[in-house]
Amino acid sequence: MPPLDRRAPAGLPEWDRCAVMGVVNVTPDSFSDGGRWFHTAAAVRRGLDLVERGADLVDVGGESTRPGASRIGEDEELRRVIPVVRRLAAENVIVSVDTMRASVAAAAVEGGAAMVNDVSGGLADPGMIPAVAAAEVPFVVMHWRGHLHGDNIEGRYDDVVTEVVDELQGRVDAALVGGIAPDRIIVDPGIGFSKDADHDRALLAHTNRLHALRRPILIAASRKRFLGRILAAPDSAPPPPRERDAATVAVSALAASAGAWAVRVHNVRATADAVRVARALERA
Ligand code: PMM
Repeated sequence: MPPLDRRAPAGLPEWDRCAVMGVVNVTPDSFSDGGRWFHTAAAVRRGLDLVERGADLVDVGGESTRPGASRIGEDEELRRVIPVVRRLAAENVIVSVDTMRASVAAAAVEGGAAMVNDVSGGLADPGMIPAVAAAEVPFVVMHWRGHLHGDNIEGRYDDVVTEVVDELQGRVDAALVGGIAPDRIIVDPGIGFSKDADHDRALLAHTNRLHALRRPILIAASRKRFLGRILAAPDSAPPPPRERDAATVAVSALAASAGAWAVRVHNVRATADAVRVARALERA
């Protein structure tokens, strides 16, 4: 039996290792792959391709959360996301919907999504927690301090790890009070959301502290800004997001060995190997 917080959330399969969540951004403007899968058919093909390459589940989102992005309307988000969710679910893909809107979450679950991933942890839409409670699916509660504008892009902390754990505990409690089952709540430190590169490094170095929340942990560090900072040669610009995949694989291996339930990545092939190496070493 895996430790309590490595066990899959209720309703999802039990993998005997860290799970791999592939990303399908149905957006014209996401920071790492914006525009590539914007049309329904391309997004569906991308989702199926990710499964072929080793994704255990696929996260479908229609709204970019990159710093300074303006929000899209509800109708547009539904138009982008729901047909992709429906078609992937019809192919037996385990689909997670990445949304801050209760209406989109509910429509996605209706269309076959097995999980709701809300980067605001239920803060952006007061209808989200009741909607997920009614849908009876797992819910990712990410650490979030508001939309990424101005001073909020990098955030201010005295002790980032302690504050993130405490604030996540507050969101877990809100989800429980709102009727989401305890075994359906997943926590995520929100790498790059109101955090600078030092904050992100501290959170990943202390992933073990998130186990205090006693929930499955999702780590979504793929191609993010702090990796660009780590990889940049002195006095030169960071490599673009698509050149951060090898660094992402290193984070996947470390997250898996720190007991993460899942990692969310754009390029799944190498991460699928990394989580298997982590499992093999765990058992040695
Ligand atoms: N990051 C992004 C989008 N969705 N979901 C969770 N749970 N955690 C994250 O850190 C997260 C997310 C932004 O990255 P992308 O634009 O590359 O998808």
